[in-house]
Amino acid sequence: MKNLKFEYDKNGFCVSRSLFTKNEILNLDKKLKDFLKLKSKNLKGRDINRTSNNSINTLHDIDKYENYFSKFAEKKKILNLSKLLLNSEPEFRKCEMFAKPAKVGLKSPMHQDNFLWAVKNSNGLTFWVALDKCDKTNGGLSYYNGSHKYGLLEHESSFAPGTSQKIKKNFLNKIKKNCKLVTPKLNPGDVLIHHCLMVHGSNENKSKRSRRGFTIQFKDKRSDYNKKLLKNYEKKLKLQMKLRKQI
Ligand SMILES: O=C(O)CCC(=O)C(=O)O
Repeated sequence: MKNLKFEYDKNGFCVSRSLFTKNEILNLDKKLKDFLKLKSKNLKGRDINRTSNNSINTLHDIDKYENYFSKFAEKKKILNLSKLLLNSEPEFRKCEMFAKPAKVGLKSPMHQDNFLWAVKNSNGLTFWVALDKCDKTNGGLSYYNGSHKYGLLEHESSFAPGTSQKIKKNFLNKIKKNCKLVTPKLNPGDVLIHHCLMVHGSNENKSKRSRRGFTIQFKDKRSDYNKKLLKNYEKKLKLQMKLRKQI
């Protein structure tokens, strides 16, 4: 645990390869498959994004539709690790699924989660649980190492379903100059944990292999949301959804 904290503070992310048992991951995988098959049809608007051939690319707020996911998120070992990394009491936010199917999975442009979350003290994190083998060849998640130390950067609309905001070019160029891009190789069950100021994103999945990630988000319980920033983001998101005729 101490190693994870050291890596997280230094790099803005860490990788845990032993947080979950094989059975926990097999169960999670089954629940996600059942959810995709049976419940995803209940999701509308901002909660679901599809690829050009109508496959599911991302699912958002899925804990609202299925209790299993919020129960999974509140496992003691997850809360304990969140508390250690946040240096504070964690508050659960939501669960998402980044399905990124084989051949047609969409890109997630470089962004910082806190531009979308608007947590006042920028203290929040995401557990990204791999359900497939992930690497550069199937759109694995990439990080600019140490980029969480650059504060909240300016974003603009990306028009990418599922990740509606991206970092403006001149700000991203500064990050590219100073931080190395890394794409951790993951096996099913491995977990990435990233800071909400971490610059991250992923490429399209043109490979024959799917690249599924299940995410759990936490914020610092002591910090509130910046309502003005949140409103600004939601206005931009709505506009993009209207253009795509999602609402
Ligand atoms: O899975 C991806 O490609 C993007 C995930 C992401 O942006 C996140 O979990 O914050």
